Amino acid sequence: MNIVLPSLGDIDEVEVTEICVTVGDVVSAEDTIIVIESDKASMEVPAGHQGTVTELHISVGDMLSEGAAIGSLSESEEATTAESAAEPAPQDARVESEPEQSPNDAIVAVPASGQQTVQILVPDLGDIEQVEVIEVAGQPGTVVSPGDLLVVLESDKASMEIPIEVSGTLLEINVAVGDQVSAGSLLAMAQVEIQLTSDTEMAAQPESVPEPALAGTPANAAKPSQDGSPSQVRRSGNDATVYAGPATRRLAREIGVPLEHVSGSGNRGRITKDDVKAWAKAKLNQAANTPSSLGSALPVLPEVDFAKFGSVEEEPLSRIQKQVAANMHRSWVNIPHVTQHAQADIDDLELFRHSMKAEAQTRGVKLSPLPFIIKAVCHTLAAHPKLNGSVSADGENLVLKHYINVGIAVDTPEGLVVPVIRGADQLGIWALAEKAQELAEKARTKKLALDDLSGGTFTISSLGALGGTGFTPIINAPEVAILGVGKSGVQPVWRGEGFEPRLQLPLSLSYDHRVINGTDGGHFMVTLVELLGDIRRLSL
Ligand code: CAO
Repeated sequence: MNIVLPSLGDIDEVEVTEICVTVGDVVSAEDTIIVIESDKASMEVPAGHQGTVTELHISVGDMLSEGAAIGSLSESEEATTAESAAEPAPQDARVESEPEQSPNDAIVAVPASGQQTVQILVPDLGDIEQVEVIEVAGQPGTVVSPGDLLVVLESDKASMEIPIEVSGTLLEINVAVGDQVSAGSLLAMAQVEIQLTSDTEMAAQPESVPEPALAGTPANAAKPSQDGSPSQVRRSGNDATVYAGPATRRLAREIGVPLEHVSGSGNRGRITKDDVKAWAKAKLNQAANTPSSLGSALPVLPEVDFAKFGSVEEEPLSRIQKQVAANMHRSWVNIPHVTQHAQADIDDLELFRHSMKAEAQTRGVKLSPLPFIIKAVCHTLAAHPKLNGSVSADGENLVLKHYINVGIAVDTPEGLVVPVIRGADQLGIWALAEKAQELAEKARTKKLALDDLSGGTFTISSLGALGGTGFTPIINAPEVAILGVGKSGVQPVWRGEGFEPRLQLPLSLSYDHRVINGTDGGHFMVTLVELLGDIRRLSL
């Protein structure tokens, strides 16, 4: 099946400025095959049908006229008839802004002559009902003159630059990127000096929507405009103006490339898809090659083919594991962590705990050191409320909370979860033991409700049952501190007259150094160590 150049309206000849496929490419009907350009407009020519490109007869720079053979397509089963392929509908051509000036662009609704406030409206869009605002160039207070870019609109077929046609000052911008607008929608308000010289210039009166003022829509692309010249859209002389087709703009948006930073290698500086990809690649390489000590850019981890070194298998990460990974990474890169270590003498605590074992059994509660630690932490937080706080979203304040909700890190087969004991400071040690046990059980049997997982103000991560003398726990943002608990062990402790074997509990406090300084952390640890060393203080 031949791919031919569709109807060009009044345009006799166009230049091929970009070839977007190569022989062998599998394309769908809407994929762009080539980009063509006249002295008035540029258009993307879609394949029109699904299939494989078998031949291309054109090169960049070739001059083509309507019906010229572009190439051939071997049709896939779903492809439509050869007849329609030979003559794609004119509205398939994607037209975008071009560098010439047009007498009428955005519609301006003018109230009267003199110093006036005018509305700048979306002009007639031909067959298109709705378009998306993809760029907003002006802002309130900007002094504008005719030709300055106001917004760029995009449908699935075309992108259009809407310039301003009056001199004045923008008062309001009434749209934002992402808004859907249609013909007649209010784009902006401007204060202008209007000198009306004849009745014909009164065409745009308040409330009226005048003649189609913007060409370059697909419908207009195939039609001559009123003065008989082909469709045209003005580009502003603004440096920020981007010269790129809709497909290139879409690609740039999808991968987050700011087009205004990309230099175009196409005809007359047009930005091509390859320019966008090259820019993104260069940025990635730059990030990868930037020594981490010299910049804020995160170096990218190299991809390693582990199978080269031996046999491997892949185990999918659970939903929880992926969520934990994202949370940990976010906290680690956003919060400057400091970890402070201390040891608490829990010899007396352990004597007391063991003495309560029978009663615990009767109550059906497991009395590990954890509920004592939670209780002591609550007392410590009450004495040092900064560590129970959060940094406000705008970074301007430390939010101090009048409640203490302690999160407990629980290891489950699916990954780490942190259920929260709400109002932990209001509970006694038995109740804390029961609550911790209940939440850990719910976590392991996937029965936690959303409520059980939210509202934490401070987290405890205990690895005491496993071992280890200290670690650097990662803060559970938006909290500002987390306590890591290691395994207690007997150590010789100097007790005034000699060394005594005493049970020492390793504690590691990580805190957000943006709002918690070393002395805050130090005071917190001193209080906590004192309380755990003499649990009678917990009753004071
Ligand atoms: N030192 C010495 N022994 C300890 C201890 C400590 N700090 N903490 C607990 N133990 C003992 C307990 O006393 C118990 O022994 P006995 O049965 O002889 O009394 C044993 O270790 C097991 O305790 P446990 O784990 O059943 O209970 P717990 O209250 O200490 O902990 C929970 C509950 C939910 C925190 C725990 O099961 C858990 O999931 N821990 C993992 C947390 C985690 O993954 N943290 C890492 C987060 S960062 O990656």
